[in-house]
Amino acid sequence: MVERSSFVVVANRLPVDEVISEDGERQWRPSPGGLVTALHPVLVEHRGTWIGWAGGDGEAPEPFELEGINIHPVPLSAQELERYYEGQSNATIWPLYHDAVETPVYKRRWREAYRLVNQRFARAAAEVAAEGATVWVQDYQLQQVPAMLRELRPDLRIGFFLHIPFPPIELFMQMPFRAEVLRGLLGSDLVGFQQRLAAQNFVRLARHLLGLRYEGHSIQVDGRKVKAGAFPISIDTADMERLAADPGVQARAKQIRAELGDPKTIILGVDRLDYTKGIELRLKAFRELLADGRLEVGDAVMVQVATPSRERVEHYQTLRVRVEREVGRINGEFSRVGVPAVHYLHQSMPKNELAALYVAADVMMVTPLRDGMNLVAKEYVACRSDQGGALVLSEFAGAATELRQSFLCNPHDPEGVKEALLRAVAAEPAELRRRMRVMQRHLRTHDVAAWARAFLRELGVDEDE
Ligand code: ADQ
Repeated sequence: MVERSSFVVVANRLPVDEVISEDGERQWRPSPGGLVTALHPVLVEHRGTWIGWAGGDGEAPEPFELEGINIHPVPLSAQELERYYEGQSNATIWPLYHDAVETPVYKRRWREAYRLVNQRFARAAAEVAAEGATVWVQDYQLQQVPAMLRELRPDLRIGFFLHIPFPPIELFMQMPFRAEVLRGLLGSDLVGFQQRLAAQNFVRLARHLLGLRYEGHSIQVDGRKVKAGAFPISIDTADMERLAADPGVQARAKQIRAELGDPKTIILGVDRLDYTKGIELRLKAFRELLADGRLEVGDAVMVQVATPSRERVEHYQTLRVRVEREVGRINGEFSRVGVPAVHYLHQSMPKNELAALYVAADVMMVTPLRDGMNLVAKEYVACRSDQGGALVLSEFAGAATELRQSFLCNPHDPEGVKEALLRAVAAEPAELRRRMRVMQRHLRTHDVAAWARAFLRELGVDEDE
């Protein structure tokens, strides 16, 4: 008999990693992440359950408890991983929702797998949710879950949050099973987006595609009210500040600067290796500035960390080739022996090493062509307790709505990107401090816990309920 919970989170991935202990035993440990940090207190308070995939393609492990949270694994087969996750989620929906910066691929068998897997997640939620419970569904892999769940359990309060952008009508209309996806989302009581514009796209789409009436951000569906709203996600600001202030991290930051040859300007990029992140255009801007002599190798060095991501999806394989070719080209043309122009790290790294890089970097470049939020930009700001450092930020990142004191640029305009980078490099310390201070103040009050509270309050979950 499964224990029933009054608060249930449904996400593609569980917040746990499997580790094999020294005596060969299978163990689980919590995987660090903003979402779990924000939801942990709510989950513990309500003896909550998290439903998701545990990794691997075999049978799912039995449900278990970890640090006060019930973990309820859902299985995915190898074929489902290929069709539902790599296919429909990451080769169809991901590019389409990001302005189709890569051409979305449409396949019927991917759609069918998506529907089937969404049904499985919905059934799992229906099984573990107590009478009248709140269920919070996360992200683009599970857009059909709300309606499927409502069908099974009309007594539940259902929220959905989309971590990525929601496209304008003209783009959404490309999707072959568009009405099904929209009806899926409309199974929620509240649909949360990163941006107001996305919420607007959503309500307009409901009228355009299904003829539904809306007032403000509230849509009438079968006699129910579905609310849409903007809830910009954030980071655990205090935790990031503490990490950056750690003496070990500070020492490592100095060491990184020394190892890079104590250049005047360290320019940093940290992204998943994804075509939405604008890594190529950033490298190209740097190359052109070196070629024009507006930046000098030795004075300026670029560090690009690119976390391996979705490596079995073709878009990502070709991107990797293009990025590595560009890095090779820059280093071939401009490096000297012992003084490379670009340091390229195709690897994941521990959070403290990342924090040390943020502390060491004079200019952080966050230049996505489109991004729901972009937490890297917020992490960089939170790490600069010295109030030094400059953030160059794309106007097309959700974070740009809040981080107005960054050096904003249009990533589609190479000259604009170069100019923003040069302005950041040349800015006076007093100006940088002034900009940082305002952004840091904002992040202290708008952290990830505030995000979760705002969403749950709007959904009708009282804090001391
Ligand atoms: P992502 O596209 O993954 O998230 P982002 O918001 O930048 O993008 O988050 C990336 C996270 O990974 C950051 O916390 C960063 O520290 C970490 N990271 C990056 N490179 C790393 C590395 N090499 N090693 C270890 N950690 C690394 C999606 C949406 C975003 C939205 C988030 C949250 O695309 O727009 O901000 O969800 O909603």
